[in-house]
Amino acid sequence: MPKSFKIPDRSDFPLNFKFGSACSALQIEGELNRKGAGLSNWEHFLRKKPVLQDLKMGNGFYEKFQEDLKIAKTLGLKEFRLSISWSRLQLNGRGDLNHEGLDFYLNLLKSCQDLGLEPWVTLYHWDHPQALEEEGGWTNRDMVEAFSDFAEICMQLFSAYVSKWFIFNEPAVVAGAGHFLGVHAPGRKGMRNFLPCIHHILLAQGRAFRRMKSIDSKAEIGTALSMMPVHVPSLKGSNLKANARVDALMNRLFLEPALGLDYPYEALPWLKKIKKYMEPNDKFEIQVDFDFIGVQTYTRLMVEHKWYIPFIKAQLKTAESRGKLYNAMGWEIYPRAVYEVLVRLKSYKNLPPLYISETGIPLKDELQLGRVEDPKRVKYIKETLFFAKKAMHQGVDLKGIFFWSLTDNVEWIHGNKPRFGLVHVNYRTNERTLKASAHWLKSWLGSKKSEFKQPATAVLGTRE
Ligand code: GCO
Repeated sequence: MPKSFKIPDRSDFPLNFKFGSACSALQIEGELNRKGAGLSNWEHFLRKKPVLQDLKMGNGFYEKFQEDLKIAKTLGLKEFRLSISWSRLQLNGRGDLNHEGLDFYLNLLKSCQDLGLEPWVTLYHWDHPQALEEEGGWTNRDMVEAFSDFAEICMQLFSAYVSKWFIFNEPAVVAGAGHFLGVHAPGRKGMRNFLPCIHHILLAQGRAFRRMKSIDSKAEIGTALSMMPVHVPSLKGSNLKANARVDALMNRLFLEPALGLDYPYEALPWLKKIKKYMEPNDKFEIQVDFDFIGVQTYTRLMVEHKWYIPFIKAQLKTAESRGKLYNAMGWEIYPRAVYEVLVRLKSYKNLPPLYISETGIPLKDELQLGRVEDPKRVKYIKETLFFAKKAMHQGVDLKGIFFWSLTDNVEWIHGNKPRFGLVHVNYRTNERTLKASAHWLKSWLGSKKSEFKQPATAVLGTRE
């Protein structure tokens, strides 16, 4: 951290700079396959794992969304990013709507409007109906049309309340964790699943974008991409090549084709096999003139060359093995990542405005005597604000920051143990308690001049 580190004031950001929170349907709503919803690929994937119980319970948002929206409002946040569960709205992914699901989302969006919170709706935050998965899901080109239909339906149903849309959330994770490693839903593995998944998601994104715009040309439509700085322990040639490969996989794979730059074949020659899934017009269809791009950054990656790792020939060096501070997910605590990613994006021509559509820190927060002290989160947020501002000084067109997340929620295969919320959730009662970070953010958002000091050094030296 630079010596001159000074937390910016709210007034150091433009008045119309957006501050909001982000969440996703599956991680908070719970009770997915009841209340009239269909089975989602994630419930199916987790059906034999104990963590399914956490997913089924969510965090009570389905019943308590009014309370959560009011909390967001009280904190001074004006933007509320949420996602629509496809299987709640359309049980099997096609055809008739589930009216209970429709009413839920309409009520949610109307409540946002009533409270003066702007909803930013993600159409695909990793879950889709299991019925579509059984047809091959993203490995099947038919999914492109099914998803574009869904996007069009959502636009028709909700455009009266929604003018900001994210089409996809972190497609690189869907492809990598869900279709190569098989550790996320749908649990598919290997190149024969990974490559068609990448291409079909990009195609679906392009098609959905055009169909949405044809309904509401004024809607602002973007997508949310996970991006992380990739570092190497030494500058020897083999490590630099490893760096280029991991960077292409993590940061370029979904961005560049959408910008019309083609797949990063030069860094990842095996990617050429993706051509098998391409039809003549696809290259153009996957190009999208986004209104904005969301960037999601939680940490940096430190990698080194390892010849025996298939395809990528690189291995991650954990924060723990490097003696660095890390959070409850084992990720290095590295808020500067935000700055590095944003500044690097400046090298792309004609990039639309950027948002940090997610950033946050998982901790093992505990409720004690009615309070939750989370000084590491306070510090993380302060530093994120510092680095976001620094990137803006360098000319990055950053328009807003969304904190992941308003409330503690279900962290996919990790269940509800890692807590990302500004607000603590008691999972037995679903009672909400503002953490110290929520109180801090509230005063910061409402302040004109910073009254805040850097946290005590004791906090800097502790480990999660
Ligand atoms: C993602 C997803 C979120 C996660 C969050 C923390 O980025 O992985 O958008 O659903 O919960 O990022 O891992």
